Amino acid sequence: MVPMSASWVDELRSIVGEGGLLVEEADLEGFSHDETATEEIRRLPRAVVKPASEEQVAQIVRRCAELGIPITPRGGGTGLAGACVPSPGGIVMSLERLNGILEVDLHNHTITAQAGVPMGVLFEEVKKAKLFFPPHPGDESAFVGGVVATNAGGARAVKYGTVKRFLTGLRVVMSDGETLELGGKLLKSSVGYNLMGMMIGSEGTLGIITRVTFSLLANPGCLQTLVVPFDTIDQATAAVEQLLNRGITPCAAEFVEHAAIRCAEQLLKKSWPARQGSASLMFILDGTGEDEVTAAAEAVAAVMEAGGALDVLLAEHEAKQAEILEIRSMIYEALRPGAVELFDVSLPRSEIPGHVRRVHELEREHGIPLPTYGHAADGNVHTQSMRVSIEDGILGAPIEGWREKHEAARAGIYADAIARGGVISGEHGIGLVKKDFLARNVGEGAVAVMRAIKRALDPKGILNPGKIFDLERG
Ligand code: LAC
Ligand code: ZN
Repeated sequence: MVPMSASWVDELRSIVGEGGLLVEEADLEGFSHDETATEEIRRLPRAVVKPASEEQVAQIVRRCAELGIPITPRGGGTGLAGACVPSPGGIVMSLERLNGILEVDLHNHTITAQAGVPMGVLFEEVKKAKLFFPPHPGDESAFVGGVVATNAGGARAVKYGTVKRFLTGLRVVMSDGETLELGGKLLKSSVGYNLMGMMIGSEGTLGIITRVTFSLLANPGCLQTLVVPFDTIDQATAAVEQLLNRGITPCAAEFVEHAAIRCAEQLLKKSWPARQGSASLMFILDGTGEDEVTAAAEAVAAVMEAGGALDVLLAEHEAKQAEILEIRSMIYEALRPGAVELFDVSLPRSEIPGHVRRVHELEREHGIPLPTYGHAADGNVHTQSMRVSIEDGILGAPIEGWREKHEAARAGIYADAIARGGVISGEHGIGLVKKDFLARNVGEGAVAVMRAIKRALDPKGILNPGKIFDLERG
């Protein structure tokens, strides 16, 4: 590897301009991590480079390829697996200056945006056009490039699917600096290997995404939010299956344990509407008119009551709907100060009740809190392993031997998810924190194919090396 000589820095600066390069340690710290709680994975980059055009991205890649300097592309930094933590000896390429909405096509119902557009901005643009982009990663400061690079999901996947369902076009800079234009505004395409599909979930290891085109839907227009408490998490998750068996598909069907939601209440100083029971379901129903949504809410209420619900609470107005969603979305943040790791397993949805039961067995076996929540109807379960106790929404004292307890619980959670036909990540990706389990999940054969693809497309190993898997079998 070539040392970071002054001339090399100057060269980068001459590509991106004075404001586009950071080298001071104080400025680099913010680029040493994502939102993952695991402190040990943090690493300072040698520099941060902020290209302002796609041409600059290509120039930087070409120069780094010659020098053998790894590049870790970075979007909003909201990831939860360490994928944008810099690779050893490498630089970070922040896509934040590539932040243009390039087109909202009202004829084809597509939006084309540069990789550094935050999801919140994209949602606003789409709303202005009276259209709808369903995938909603919890954190709207995620960038569009990053949500493609991790195949982000979120709460609305049950009805509409994840990001991959809406991606129709990509522009990607490959490891030799060549730019590929993949797809377009097409809903159908059968032109050989699915290269665009290969970029989805590639976490910056195969190419640097510079722009994306998403397909959009008509705006459903009308929303209703329900909160339904149950005595047990078991009853709650079982009721979701009943609902889907009745042919009712909510826009979102979340489950939350009250132990976890109390922490989010404390953080936000806001109240979850349900006080009774140990767990709640939260439904968002969408439709084109009041009547449709009201009828759906009544049907949901009937199924919930038959399933043992303690109550069915309806958000009276939009502000209340937003508040409920905010409390649900902040669970991760609220638990994070006392958390070791956030799991993100995805299961065939009928396996959720059994998996959650197993999680709580592990909690008792190992004596470590494992609050659980997630996206009930699409099978995506988040369990947050804690190194401190939780009491009435307050994070308490450290748990003795938490590291060993966490490791044992982690192995148990992953083994159970895999035995049920699940995967170790539904929406956050593998990054650094889950790569030790990848082969056990997808098989050595599949990882060998991933390695072969990586070697073919990035022979010098400069694109975010060491993420998802190691090139050498560990
Ligand atoms: C959630 C994020 C952590 O569902 O995926 O809250
Ligand atoms: Zn989630």
